[in-house]
Amino acid sequence: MSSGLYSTEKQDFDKNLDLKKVKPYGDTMNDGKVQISFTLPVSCNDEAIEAAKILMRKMGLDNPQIVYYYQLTDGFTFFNGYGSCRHEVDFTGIHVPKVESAVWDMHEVDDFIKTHIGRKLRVIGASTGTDAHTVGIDAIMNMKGYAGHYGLERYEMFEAMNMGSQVLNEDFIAKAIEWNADALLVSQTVTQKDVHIQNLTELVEMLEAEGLRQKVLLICGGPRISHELAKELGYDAGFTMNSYANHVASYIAQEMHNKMNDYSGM
Ligand code: B12
Repeated sequence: MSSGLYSTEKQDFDKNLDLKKVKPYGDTMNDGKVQISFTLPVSCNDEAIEAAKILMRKMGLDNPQIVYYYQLTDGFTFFNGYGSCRHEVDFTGIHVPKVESAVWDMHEVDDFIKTHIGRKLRVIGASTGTDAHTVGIDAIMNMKGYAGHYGLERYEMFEAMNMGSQVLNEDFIAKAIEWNADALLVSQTVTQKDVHIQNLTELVEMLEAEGLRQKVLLICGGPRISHELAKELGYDAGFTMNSYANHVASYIAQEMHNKMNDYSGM
């Protein structure tokens, strides 16, 4: 493709983009195209396909097309569909609460802790409750790291303990006390029936009952966790997919430093 053609296309692209009325993009600006997949609890036949299209129209998708369907088992049919979304969103009016601390690399974090805090920080992590998923908390904590980002065990200025998965909140708290942890890292992956909300809430309540909540940094993470949800539940911060050890390490270092300054001013 020549650069001239590219620049012409780019002008068209820019001309038709209105950030106050953003729609999904398929191959033309504002075409609204989306792909959707779902299962209906009905047998696989023409009526099932029609039902899927009716449902897509009700979801706000014009020109619904079923491009793939398959009977999963008796009485259940899976669909892939395309449609054009009628709705639009004002992108200019959106504000998402997020962790505001600066993001540093491992060496910058270690240097900051050495210079401004002067001791190693103790961090304890677990996938708590009934949740058996360990890969998320391992990604944050393990020495070898994840996606090119070393985990907290690799940091010179962190002492990190990973308790693994299916750790009961009471065991997690007991270990945090025994270990005199500065920060507690909780991972939650399963969100079916809001089990993560119950489990995360229970941990906050137990920490409060023990008089520990304000003494630690309480951080949760997982693919369905947001900073906003974490704050609502009484956590200091929440991290979601595409977050790495250096993000949470930067946050802990800066927040611990802020806490120290608050205390010294009291
Ligand atoms: C691998 C896997 C498993 C493995 C787990 C092995 C292990 N040792 O962890 C096994 C086979 C055991 C498993 C079991 C189950 N699984 Co599973 N599993 C997955 C799968 C395929 C990948 C998850 C993963 O490893 N992601 C990679 C990691 C690196 O990503 P991550 O967790 O998001 O972590 C990142 C961030 O979120 C963040 N992060 C995560 N935690 C934390 C914590 C802190 C403090 C911070 C700062 C950041 C942070 O940092 C990480 C790096 O960026 C997903 C589907 C998928 N493709 O995602 C399903 C999935 C998570 N599993 C699912 C389910 C339902 C189950 C089961 C309940 C199935 C069943 N009925 O038995 C059981 C769990 C039983 C239980 N008691 O928990 C569902 C969850 C649905 C939901 N939202 O509730 C998923 C989404 C599959 C699906 N589409 O249905 N599973």
